[in-house]
Amino acid sequence: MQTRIAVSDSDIDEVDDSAAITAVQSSRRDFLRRGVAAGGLFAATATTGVYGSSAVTAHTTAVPADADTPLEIPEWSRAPGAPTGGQPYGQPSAYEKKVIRHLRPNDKQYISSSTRTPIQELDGIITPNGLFYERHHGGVPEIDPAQHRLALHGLVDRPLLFTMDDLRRFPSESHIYFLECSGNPGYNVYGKTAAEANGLVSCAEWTGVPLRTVLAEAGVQAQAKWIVAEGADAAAMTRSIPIEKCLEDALLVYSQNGERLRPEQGYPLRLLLPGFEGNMSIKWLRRLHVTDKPAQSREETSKYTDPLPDGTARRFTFYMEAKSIITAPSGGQLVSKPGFNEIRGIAWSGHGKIVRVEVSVDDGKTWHEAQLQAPVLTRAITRFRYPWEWNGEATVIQSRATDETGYVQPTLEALVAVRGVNNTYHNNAITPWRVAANGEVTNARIKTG
Ligand SMILES: Nc1nc2c(c(=O)[nH]1)N[C@H]1C(S)=C(S)[C@@H](COP(=O)(O)O)O[C@H]1N2
Ligand SMILES: [Mo]
Repeated sequence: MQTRIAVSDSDIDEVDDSAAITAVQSSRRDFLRRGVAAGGLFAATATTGVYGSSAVTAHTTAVPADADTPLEIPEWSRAPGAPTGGQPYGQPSAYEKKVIRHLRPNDKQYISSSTRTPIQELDGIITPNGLFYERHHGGVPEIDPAQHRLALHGLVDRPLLFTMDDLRRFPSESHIYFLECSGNPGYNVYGKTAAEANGLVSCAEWTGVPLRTVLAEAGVQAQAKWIVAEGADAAAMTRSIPIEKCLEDALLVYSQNGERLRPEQGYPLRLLLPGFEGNMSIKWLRRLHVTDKPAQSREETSKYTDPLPDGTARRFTFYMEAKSIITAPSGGQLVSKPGFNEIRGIAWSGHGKIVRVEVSVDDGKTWHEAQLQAPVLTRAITRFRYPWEWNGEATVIQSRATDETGYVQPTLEALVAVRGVNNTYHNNAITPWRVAANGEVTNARIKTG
């Protein structure tokens, strides 16, 4: 049903470039040598396995401390702090006010709109609930969970109408999955920051009941091929889902990262289809209609269809393909000093686990394998990091992901060659960042000078 873009063999061969491998090996030897020079002092940290070495001194920019000078007693140590319970619902530090969702400044209406996760500000693989990206087609409804109902009907033996209490009685499961809008980033690849370039992706621990458990209760009939899901928002967002996905890992979700769903994420009930394009994970879920054919709703005909250069179109493009992006250093940030700088980023694939992320720090000439940070989970964000010794010269840095199917994230040029430029969905291209000699990082697709 869909074309998958593969990079050419010659592209992959670059990874085996012997010069690149020698460079990796010799920099590893450097690390080891410095580790030995540091001696027993850092032996205890060796087990932390920073790139397999204990060379702490190679990493730090901290000033040497004079052990005889006591630390000053700061202002905040001299008097009691704010009272316990002063914030019934905790908030981030006042010093973290810039860590917010990105709303495009030219977006003058907020009903059918989106905000992006500030991926360049985050660590780990979980997106805090207040920073989860949003995409609403008809605003955010305020739903009373006591009045909310989910209807399950169509090709079933027993049509059922569930309250939230009914749904919460079922055996529950929790899973960590990413969610990504198929319009991330569209072909508007000129975002200044990582959030602007690729922030329509987030990852959370979702809790709910497997859809298959609820379907078994109703008894799905043999002719059933699709389930049409409908939202209770003003957009009545409607998408058809193949029955195989409904029986595989689809989840009826009521909690996210330990607390009830946020209104923006579909409170009190949403569908979560791991690895599928975000628009199919219907929020404020109110109806599941079991059918033998797709509904051909607006959102799967005129929208979320990808016109191709030959005049045909890709439809029902369910899976989000493998993607990665360097989030540090990334657009808008500063590499303050040459020398050791850890490159960090995130990778994910709708098809399963990430098996490899490669990083290039020389404008794509050579590629080096990055370290994947455990846990590496299926259809979840995976963190990668790469020890970069920046020589202080202007360059371009970028990452590319490979998933467990062997699929490799393409360049934008490779993607456009197959898909053309007449659609904005499913752009999983590499994002290159330019690092100037003064350390300023910008999107390499934005022309300078
Ligand atoms: N009912 C309903 N479900 C919806 C939408 C919507 O507008 N209404 N937006 C869809 C789109 S396009 C995406 S990308 C995801 C976004 O989920 P989030 O806002 O929780 O990130 O929800 C999908 N589910
Ligand atoms: Mo979306």
